[in-house]
This record gives sequence, C-alpha cells and structure tokens, in this order.
Amino acid sequence: MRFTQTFMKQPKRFTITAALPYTNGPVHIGHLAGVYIPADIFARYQRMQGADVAFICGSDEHGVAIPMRAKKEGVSPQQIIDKYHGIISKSFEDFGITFDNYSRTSAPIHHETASEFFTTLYKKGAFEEKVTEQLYDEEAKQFLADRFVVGTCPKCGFDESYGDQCENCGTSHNATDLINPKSTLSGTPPVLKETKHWFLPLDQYEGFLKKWILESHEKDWKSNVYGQCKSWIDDGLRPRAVTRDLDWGIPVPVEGAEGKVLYVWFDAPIGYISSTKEWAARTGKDWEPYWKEEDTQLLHFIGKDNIVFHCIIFPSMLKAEGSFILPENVPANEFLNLEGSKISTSKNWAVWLHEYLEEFPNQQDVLRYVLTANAPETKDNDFTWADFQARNNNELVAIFGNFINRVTVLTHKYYEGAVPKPADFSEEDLQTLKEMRAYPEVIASSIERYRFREAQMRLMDLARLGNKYLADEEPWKTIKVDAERTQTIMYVALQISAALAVLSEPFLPFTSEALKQQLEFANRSDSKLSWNQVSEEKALLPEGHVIGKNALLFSKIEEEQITQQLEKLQASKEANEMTNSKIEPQKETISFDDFTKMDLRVGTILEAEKMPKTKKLLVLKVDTGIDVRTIVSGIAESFTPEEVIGKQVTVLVNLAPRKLRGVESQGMILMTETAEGTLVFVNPDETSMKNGSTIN
Ligand code: B3M
Ligand code: ZN
Repeated sequence: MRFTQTFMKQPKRFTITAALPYTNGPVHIGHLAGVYIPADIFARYQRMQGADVAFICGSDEHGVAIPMRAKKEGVSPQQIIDKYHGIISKSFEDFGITFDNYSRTSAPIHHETASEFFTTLYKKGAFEEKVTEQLYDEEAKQFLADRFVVGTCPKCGFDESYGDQCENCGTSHNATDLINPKSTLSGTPPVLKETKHWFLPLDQYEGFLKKWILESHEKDWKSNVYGQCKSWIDDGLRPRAVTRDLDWGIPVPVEGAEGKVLYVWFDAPIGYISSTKEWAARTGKDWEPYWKEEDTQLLHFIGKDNIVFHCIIFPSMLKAEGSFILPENVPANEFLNLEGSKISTSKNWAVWLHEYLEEFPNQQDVLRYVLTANAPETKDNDFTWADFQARNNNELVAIFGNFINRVTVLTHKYYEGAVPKPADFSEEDLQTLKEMRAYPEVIASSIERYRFREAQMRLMDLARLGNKYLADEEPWKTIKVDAERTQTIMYVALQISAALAVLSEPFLPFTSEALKQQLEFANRSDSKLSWNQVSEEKALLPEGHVIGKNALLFSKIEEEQITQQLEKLQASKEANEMTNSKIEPQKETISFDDFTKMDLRVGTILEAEKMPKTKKLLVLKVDTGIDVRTIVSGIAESFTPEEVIGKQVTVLVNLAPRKLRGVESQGMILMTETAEGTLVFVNPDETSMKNGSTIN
C-alpha cells in the first residue's frame, strides 16, 4: 500500500521540477538546501514507492545575469554558460541529485519549444502588443531591464531592487516602477524611451488565479507560498512584458520584433517542458502525459524568490495555452543564510559545492544531512560550520554510525558475520520490532507533506531506537552467560540496521548504498528491499544471511577543519570590504547650470515613524525653513525614529515628489555610507544652523 497524501487522489505519475539554476556562477549550499535536496528526497521516495517519476531540471542560460557575468569575467556569454553549466551539472551529480534529465535552455529543443509556446499564445491573441516608455541608458545605448537597473522597491523600499523583481520582498514589478533607478551598466540615471513589447495581461487571469489558488489550495500549499500569492492577487495584478530589448536570449518569433528576445522568466519555466521532451526522446517515452494528463501530479521545487513566477505567471501562461495541467503544489523554501549573513554570489559569501567536496571528500551525505536538518522550510535559517561539525560528530557518528558499527563488529565477532537464529522474543524485543515497523509510514507521512526536516528527524529516531536497544540489552555482557539470548538481541539489532539502510536512501543515498553493501543486500533472495517491506513481519535479514566487511560510515570532523572554513569566509569578508570601500567612479560631467538647479537646504527632523510593513522606510516630518514637509527615507535599518528626531540634515528640497507605498515624499535627505555599509547623514557641521539656510 502506498502512503498517499490524505487530501488527493492517487497520481499515476509525478513530474517533479527543480528551479533551473542560472549559469552565472556555481551552485552553493543555499541552492541545495532550498531546492535540490528537498526535490531529490521527494523524487527518491516516490521512486521507492514504485511511482513513475520524471525528475526534471536544467541550466537557465538566458537573462541579463549571463551577459553581466560575461562582462565581469571578460569572456563571451556562451563561454560563461558552457563553463557554469559544466560546473553546476557536475555538482548535482556529485551530490546524488537524481534528475532524470538535466538540460539547458540554450539547447535547440528549448528554443523550439519556447518559440512555439510564444507563437501559440500570440496566435490566440493572448498578448497585448504595446509601445511604452521603458528605461534607457543613453551612455551604454541600451534599454535597461531586470538586472541592468537597480533602484528602490516601490513595495518595501529595498534600495537594491532589480528591474523585474525585488529580492527583498519577492515582489515582481516593471522597471519603470523603481524609485531612483540607476543603470548597472554606466551608473547613470536612465531616461525614458519608447519601445514595443508584448505583455501578458495578468489582470485578466485574476479570476482564474483566485479560484485555482485562493479557493482550492489554502489547505495544502505552504503558508509562506499561499500568503505571497494572496498578497499579490489582493494587490491587483498588472500586465507584464514578456519580451526584452536584449541580444542574449530567444529571439521573439514574430514580425517586427528584431532585436528583441523572450523575457527570461517567460522562457525558463518552459525549460521544464523542453527538458521533459528531451528526456522522453532519449528514453523512448511520450512526454505529453507528464504535462497534460490530469492523473499526473506536477510539483515545482523552488526558493521563495521564485514563487510569483511559478504560482502566478507560469500558471497563467499554461492556462492561456490551454492544453497543460497546473502544478498540484509548489513547496517553496525560504532562504538559508551563512554564519548569520545572506549568502551572496557576488560577495563570494557562500560555500560552493565543488569546493566543499575538495575539502570534505566523499562527505556529501554529511552536507545533505546538515542542510536537511536546518532546511529553511518555513522561515529563513542559518548554516554555521560549528553546527555542521556538531551534527556530524554528535548525530551521524555518535548515533547512526556508532549503532551500525557495534552491530556489524559484534556479528563478525560472535557469529563470523552470519545473522544468528533468534530464540524466544522478549516483550522488549517485540516492542522494538513493532516500533521499527512503524517508521516507513511515519517517515512517509512527513515526506508526502514536504516536511523533510521532520522526516529526517524520524529517521534518526530509528537509529536512536537501535542504539537504545543495544545499550539496554548489552549483548557484550549476555554473550558470557546466555548465548541464546544474545542471538535474539543481535538478530533484532540486525533487522534495525537493514531498516536504516532502506529508509535512509532518500536522505543519505551514499550512506544507504554503503550500508547495503556492508549488509550484503545483494545476497538476499530479493536483493531490492522495498520501503514498505520494512513494515512487514518478515525478516529483512534472515538467519544465516552473511553480512560483509565492517567499515565506518562516518568520520569525526576535527576543529582545525572548521577553523579553516571560517578563515576562508573571513578572507572573503575582508576582500569584500576592500572592494566595497572602492570609490564609485565619477559620474558624467554636468554644467554649472545643472548644479544650480539643485536646491540644497539645512533642515531639521521634527517627527519620525516607521513605514508600516517595510523594513527600510521612515516617514519624516522635516522643517526645511521654507515649510514643514513629509519626506520618506530608506534609513530605517540604520536609525530608529527616536534617533533622528531633532537632527539637522541636508535636504534636496526641489526634487519632484514621489509616492512611496502611498505616501508622497517631497524631497530627499542626503546620506552617505561607511565601508561597513551603515548609513550616515551628510550633516551641516555640529553648530546648529537656521533651517532653510542654503547649501552651495
Ligand atoms: N533561474 C533561479 C533564480 O531565480 C531561476 C529559476 C528559473 S526556474 C524556471 O535564482
Ligand atoms: Zn521589495
């Protein structure tokens, strides 16, 4: 009997997708923890249930991030994607992420599939073709979209929001929504210039999304996912451009679109479909049932910054196309931090998978274990090297490894490796075996609800059960006085060892394989012990079965190994401070007239309060000497309202007013930043000045 989720019918097959990593850098522990290990645990488990699984992924090779990295490394975009596609796919293989197919969006099959998808929607009239004003960098002679522009997020005030999405609050917007946008190419403020794009009118899918998400997935989707979807839908959905003025990407396959490509977030999710097609062609299967049959369960494993694309935009695309199924669930994880700080590719504040394996060879399972134990399933979580060492030494070595080692050593010592014939079972024996046989369902129930931390904790409980049983029964003592009793004890302990070999496979695949070899599963009559057989009364290792040579499953991690990792991170931090303290390049020369247009005054902050539901914004009442006005300032992470009241500041009073989260801000307070990234006021010197005094 397969353990199915209580709230759904039995699926005939699973299409499990994992977010396509950008090939603008290697993959790090945050990617593994947030997306790839959870997806792999689920896929491995479903395969052990005998399910028909298509576990699909591939490299995301378009988008602005690629040419930006190419420019930084002084190579072509093609060289960048080839380099990182190779590093990334090898990292996934090394860590036992069992994709059925790992493709790449530069592959011809994807260009065909994405172009065909766009053309289908275009012919259905699903797009709005509009000429609008978009941000343009006159120096770089380039339209600015996505990561080519940064500015203040109109929703949360985060001042490094990209043109298409804010990494801080996850919201997705158009580049023209940014406040104080700045080109990441030249550093200059962009101008507006007309250009034609094709828009997906998301507002027209509001009814469908409300019904599909808000009415039918409130119970089974994770609250962090459901909550984000609800807030976007409640905020009102707007048309989103699905094309870009770029030369890197999939050319827009319609007349009059020269120099334009598909927006990366339009083509990338279609990458799941093209990767499935590639897999089906290679394995002689039909891809369509995996994307079009109602008895297929489609699941997207992603990080929280991808929720809007996988729950709002891609489902609207699928709905518009009309022949595809929709995801049953999108179990997005939150973010994993490293030693208390956000993981950052650009700041090299990360543990890169390929480097980890150089420093901890053959210890993939230790990292899989620790990342699952700390998975950011409901809130951001933190990875520390101290915790990594503690969990390895105190849990994997001291509980799981120690139990297996004692069982295999004693079996060789007392019985030359043969599983002994049990005599009468005591109450304790029967209770222990009963508890062991309950674990397949206990662990399955957590996995099927995407609670992988909890599932892995239950697996460790099984190892604790074994450890406790041995400690209570002390076969090393009974062997001296009661041979029959000892045979029974060791028989029970060997059954628990076999149960661990089977049930650990989704979480610790390398350990599971090593343990199956140690226990010589291959010599069992039906060598492939199934998940559900662990629940049956039948012996997992029958008497007389001979186990193999004993070998330690885990090794202790020493202090100096951790120190070395922390020193490596410290070096990264110092290197960053060096680069950060680098002086910004001088901006374009301006005329004296330009300068005199700016009206800078001394002002005093009279009142201050936090802008609700934002982390960065304070709403200030400022006496400029001309008037008392409201100014919204992104300083809430550096100052409390109390700290700024009464402060004299420099105010740019003739800046055009802008609305920030519904509040009109009339001017700007001049600030600067220390090397550590804290904000400071550009102040008139300490002597108090008259408000309104001009600053030239
Ligand atoms: N390339 C990953 C990211 O946003 C993005 C996922 C695409 S899944 C279709 O980091
Ligand atoms: Zn934001």
